[in-house]
Parts: sequence; structure tokens; C-alpha cells
Amino acid sequence: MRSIPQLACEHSLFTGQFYLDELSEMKTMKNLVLLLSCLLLTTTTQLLPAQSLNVGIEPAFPNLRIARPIVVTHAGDQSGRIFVASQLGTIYTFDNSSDVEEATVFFDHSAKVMYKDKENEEGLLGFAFHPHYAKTGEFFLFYTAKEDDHVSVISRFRVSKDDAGKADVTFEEELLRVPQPFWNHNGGTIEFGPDGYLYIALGDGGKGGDPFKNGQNLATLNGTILRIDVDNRSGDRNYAVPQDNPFIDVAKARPEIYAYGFRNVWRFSFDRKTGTLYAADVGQKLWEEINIVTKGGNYGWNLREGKHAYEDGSGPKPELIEPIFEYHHDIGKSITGGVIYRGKSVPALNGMYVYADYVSGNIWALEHKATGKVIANHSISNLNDSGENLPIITFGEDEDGEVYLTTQMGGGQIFKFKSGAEK
Ligand SMILES: [Ca+2]
Repeated sequence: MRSIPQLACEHSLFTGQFYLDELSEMKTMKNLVLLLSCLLLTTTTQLLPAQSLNVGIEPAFPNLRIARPIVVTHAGDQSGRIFVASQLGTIYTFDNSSDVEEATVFFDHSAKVMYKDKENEEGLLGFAFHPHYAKTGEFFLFYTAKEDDHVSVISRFRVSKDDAGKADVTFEEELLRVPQPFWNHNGGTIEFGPDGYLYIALGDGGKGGDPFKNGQNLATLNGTILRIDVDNRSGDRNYAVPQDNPFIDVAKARPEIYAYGFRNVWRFSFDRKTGTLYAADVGQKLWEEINIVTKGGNYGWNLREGKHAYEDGSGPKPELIEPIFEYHHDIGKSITGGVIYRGKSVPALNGMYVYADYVSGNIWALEHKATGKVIANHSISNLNDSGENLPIITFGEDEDGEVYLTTQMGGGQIFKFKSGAEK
């Protein structure tokens, strides 16, 4: 039997999508009461055992605010600088010092980026430096184009020849332009793999339930993780397709596809030690999931949701790869995928996959073996000064592997992990 708070959660705030807007607008008393009910629910009906680690979070740069800080990364150029992309379309940079008060603008692309609070799965969503940035000066963005309705663009940019602190505002070279049928489920993560290729996550195109069945369709780029070679070109493309991409010889399949069957990967990452690719896929109705992604893999959507049939989709099959971990919507309703912690400041997290739920605000560290076998899912305290969980929108790393997590609340703040859970 379902409790009243649970029904309220499902029917008002949360219906299984990626709800940036509802939370950011959660200002009325009615909604606050509802949120408290939902948070209470998440603490009383956890279905999975969660051991608590003696780990918490704290502001990494207490005096700094950046609106909707959607990507945190570094240039890999030994400069130690941190770069933060705002979802509104601007990239900021600052020295990695806890007392920093102001970030400088590295690149303002907001004139070409579409972002609206009401359609807030769009905007500047992905940002990655070339793995040899110090030599090439190149970086890449995934953003929603302003001049067209619901189009994702992945482009190459470069640093100014005269100023290492500024991008060259005259240069943009488009690599891919992907029409999206709806405003939600764009995916948006871009990262270079240990093989030097650029990986790109694209959601199923949106609405709900994957109405066009893009997840299982290799002829569309939606619902996939792509892999492209940005250092070479072929045909009329500003990139090349790696010759060992898995579907390169499959009729009608898009050769850029590396893995498919995803609903809306919200953050994938490579373990900087092992190179393993982890992808968190946001669920539709009941299950959020964490996957280890391998070349050519089919991750099940929309036949499977987590380790379950989605509606009348499919039972388990060897060709539909199951997540290594899932959690139910009683616990959280929109996963924010993180990274394998390889930093030095919090040894207790070493080798664990740190991640969060955007809606419930829970943060966890998934302890597991290289095979994906889960040992424990540890809770990490996420309570701000007001005693509320913050919605976490992304995770990122600095050059040394220290991990950051961000929220759009309070003007846009960046946190880091600390040993000790007390405030
Ligand atoms: Ca799946």
C-alpha cells in the first residue's frame, strides 16, 4: 500500500523525469511542505541497505558563486586552474584556492546557447578539454543552439593565441548537430576516453517512455554514447569514426555509436586509474541506474528500466546489459552520475563511485569490485547550514583527482568531500 506522501510526490513534483525546474522554483510553502514530506519519505522507506561513511561535504570555494555550475573540470595543462561552465553558456576559470572570490570569464558563448528555466535540460551541458590541450589549445562544448528549436550542437573551440586565460571568440567548428524531438533528455556529457577519442552522451530525445523507440534504434544518435576521433577527418565530417567502433559495418547503423539503449545518461565518467567507463542513466518510472559501459553494449532502454522490464518491454536477456546498481524511486528520482574517487583528501572514498540523486539530495559512495559486483552503498551526509539536502547537478575533478560537486541553489555553489560527517 502506498502512503499519501508517496502519491503526492509522484503526482506533483516527480513523475520520473529530470526535474531541474520544479526544484529551482520550489519556493512556495505548499511545495516546501511537499518536499519535506518527500525527504521524510526517502529516509523512512529506503529499500536498500546504506552504510554510513564518516564523510561529508563542505564548500570548496565558500566565497564564489557561479550560476548553474553544470561542469567542473581542468585543462590538464599543469596550470592548476579550475574551469566551471555555467549552463547559461559562459565558462569561468579561477585558481584552485579555497579563498577565491571571483572567477574570470574564459569564454562567453551565451549568445549562441539556448537556456530557459522552463526547459532546463537544455543549455550548455558538456565541456571537455582536448587531452593534449597544452599542445592543441582545443576544447569542446555540447550545447543547445539558440537559433533553432531543440538542437544539440557539439563543437570544437580553441584558446586565444595571445592570452591563455581567454578563448578565441572568432573560432567555432561544428562536429555534430543533433535534432532533438523534445526539450528534455538531451544527454549532454562529453569526455575524452583513455584512448584519446571523444565520447558523447545523447538522451532518447525526450517526452517520456521513449515514444519513438530511439533507445533501441541504431539508425539514430539518440539514446546512445558516441565515440569519435577529433584529431582526424573523414568525408565531409570535421571528425573521423574510429575504425574499431562496434557498429561501423552494420547496415543503417550510425557508425559513431559506441553503446546504446540509454534513456538519458546524466553524467558518465572514466575512472582515471583503470579507464573504466561509468554511466548513470536517469529512470522513467521506478528505477535509477549505474552502468559499466563496454564497447557495443546495449543497456536496455526502453525494454528495460534498471533490472526490470519497462512496461511490457522485456525480461532479462544476455544481450541487454544490466546495471551494476539500481535504486528505487522511493529513495530518489533522478540520478546525478559522478566519478570514481581517486583524490587524496578523503582516503575513505578511494576507488568508490560517488554519485547523488538530484531530487532527494542523497549522496552515496558505491563500493564495488572491478567486475561491478557491489559491496556496499555508503551514505554521505548532504545537509547544508539550514539542515536541508541540496540538489546536486554535477560532479567534476581537478587535475589532482579531487572531486567537486555542485548545486544551482544559493546562486550556484561548489562543494568538495571531507573526512568527518559533522557540520
Ligand atoms: Ca539500462
